[in-house]
Amino acid sequence: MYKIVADSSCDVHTLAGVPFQSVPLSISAGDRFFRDDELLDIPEMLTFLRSYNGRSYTACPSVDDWMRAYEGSTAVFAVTITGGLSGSHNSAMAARELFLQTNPDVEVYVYDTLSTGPEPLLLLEKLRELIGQGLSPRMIDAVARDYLASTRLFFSLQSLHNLAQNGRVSRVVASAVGVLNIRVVGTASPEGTLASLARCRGDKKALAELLSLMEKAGYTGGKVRINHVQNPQLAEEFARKIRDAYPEADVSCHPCGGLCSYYAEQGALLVGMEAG
Ligand code: X90
Repeated sequence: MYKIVADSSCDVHTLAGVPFQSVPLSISAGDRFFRDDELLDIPEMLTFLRSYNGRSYTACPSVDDWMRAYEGSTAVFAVTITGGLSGSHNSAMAARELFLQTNPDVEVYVYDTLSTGPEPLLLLEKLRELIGQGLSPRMIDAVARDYLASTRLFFSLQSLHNLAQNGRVSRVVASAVGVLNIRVVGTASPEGTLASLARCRGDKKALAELLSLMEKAGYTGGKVRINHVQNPQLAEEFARKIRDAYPEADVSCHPCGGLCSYYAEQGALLVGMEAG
């Protein structure tokens, strides 16, 4: 039996039809600790953080957390948030080394998505599909790596406060935001860091910019996943815009989990797409 595990940056706690385990990151502020699992009340966390004036932090899963998640199957596919911004990938790789010492017959494949949210979600769906086809773990791994190289992440953010506070964006990028109604539209760089591409006044212009960036990146009607922070209306509006231009496209919207909600902040859209 094969198993998929993913850290909670992938925004899902379950994956129907396949053994799946989510490994939580966490958010902390003062004496509050938010574990990014299915019990987390995200609106409550965001409300608390708005009223909290001190610093807040995040932490990635430990080596132990990943080791425990690898247990109980013959092949494991482990999906992590970008190693360019988080230690989660390093933890997952160190856990693999240790785990293989005591479980030499288990195959463990670890993916640095260089991304977060909906792009890793596309990879999870692809892994599930490949497992369903009955391919060997080695073959699944090869196809999955090619697939990951063909997907992209774009985003529109209203605030970079938490990214800047935690040193995940440069001051230059961060200084341009916080202005009312300005959206920062960008992408995950090839190194898995945040690349800002445009500033847009208002959501309408941000959606137009997002679609244009997707098309420049080779979007021709493939799968799209739109993850939003407490903004289902805007996510659906963008999904309609894509379907208007590409009626056959498989597009769906999902709420962000705790980690992405914390960093992408209120109102954000994260968009994962298949290119070509
Ligand atoms: O504490 C940790 O190890 C977690 C650190 C995570 C930092 C980045 C989270 C980004 C969340 C923000 C917008 C999209 C940026 C994409 C760049 C790859 C979402």
